[in-house]
Amino acid sequence: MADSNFIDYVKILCRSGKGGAGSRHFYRAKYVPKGGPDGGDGGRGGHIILRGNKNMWTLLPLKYNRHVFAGNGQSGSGGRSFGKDGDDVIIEVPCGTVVFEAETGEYLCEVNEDGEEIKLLRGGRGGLGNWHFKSATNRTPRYAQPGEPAIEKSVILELKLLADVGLVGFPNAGKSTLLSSVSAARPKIADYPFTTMEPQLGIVSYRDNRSFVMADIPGIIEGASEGKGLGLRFLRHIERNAVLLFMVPADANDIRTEYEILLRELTQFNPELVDKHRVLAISKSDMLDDELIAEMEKDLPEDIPHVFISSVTGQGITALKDMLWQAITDESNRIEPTTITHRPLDGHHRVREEDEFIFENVPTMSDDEDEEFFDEEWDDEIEYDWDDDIDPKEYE
Ligand SMILES: Nc1nc2c(ncn2[C@@H]2O[C@H](COP(=O)(O)OP(=O)(O)OP(=O)(O)O)[C@@H](O)[C@H]2O)c(=O)[nH]1
Ligand SMILES: [Mg+2]
Repeated sequence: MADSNFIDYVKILCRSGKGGAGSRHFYRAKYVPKGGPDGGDGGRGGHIILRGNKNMWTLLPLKYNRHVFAGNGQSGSGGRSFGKDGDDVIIEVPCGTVVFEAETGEYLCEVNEDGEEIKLLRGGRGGLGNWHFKSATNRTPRYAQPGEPAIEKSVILELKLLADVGLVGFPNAGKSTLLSSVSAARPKIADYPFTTMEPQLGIVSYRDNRSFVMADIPGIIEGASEGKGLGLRFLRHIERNAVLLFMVPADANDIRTEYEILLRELTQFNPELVDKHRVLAISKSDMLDDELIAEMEKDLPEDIPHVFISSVTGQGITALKDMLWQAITDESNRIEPTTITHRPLDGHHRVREEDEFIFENVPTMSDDEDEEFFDEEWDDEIEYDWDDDIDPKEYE
């Protein structure tokens, strides 16, 4: 799994830029002996910004770039020159990326739309130069503000795929076979459990050039919520799906029981999953004849619409697509990203050894050379005078 290209979890260390210091310069020129204060403002430190990109489908690029540092603002200088702002850093992420604070597991924000930008860390404000501090009583202020400090934070990014339909079933239920028969996706299919080790998306074309996205996730087994099998690691990928398609194979011992086990595991992972629209597909129905189907109909769960399908013969596939489309487009079933509660990371919060390694030997924050020059701290309380009309030459 470690070598896989599908990365849906990554821990990174971010640091915004420090604000540049304001300058304490005094204007000097021939015949202008006391030119007055003209120290310019420091530049703003760079922000760390997250931006959604629909062409990305994994967090893989971030795996190779775990230290994300924005540029520091430059100090101001004489002649009321502003320091240059520090460079912002834009981190491109796939749509459906949720951000958690690494220390506490607390939910911070999420990026869902293509092009959507979220400021993860704000760059420090630049300090004001000394010419802001002139007043009738102090015509030669030897004070300028230092820049606001940088903010450092380690965060965990988790990808939750945005698909319309999520496939839920035991290993070998035929989930990947269904995805490959209704879409161009080519997941691996085999008659042993856990063939699918990572989620796969496929676009299913529907009538009149419409389409929807289906997500195949690894099989779930009883006890998955306690970590059995591949555990519930991948279940978060169906938290964002509008509809859950449960698949139980026709040769299962008891369809109702299998369905109930799946539902229970899901509820244990996130009780909100149960509120989603559900459809039950009895797969591999090519193994049944009409008589058997009629017999099985009698003992199916009542709380969920069902359909008998076969990905091999195509039986019931059109009916299934109709049911799914109806559920997806049902207004009452529309899920807005904001209606999902992202639980803080807890037990399933996977910090790998490599993560910890990455967080050793982090370069420390570089201090400006002129740092000790300022003994005063940035002060939010002070209201500064921003009168732009004053010419420093007026000060003798
Ligand atoms: N007869 C028949 N066999 C099927 C059908 N669909 C899938 N199978 C077989 O069932 C086995 C498992 O199929 P997969 O699609 O790999 O099952 P899966 O649910 O993706 O399994 P995991 O990835 O292990 O969770 C394969 O041998 C398929 O050929 C079907 O409609 N009819
Ligand atoms: Mg599979």
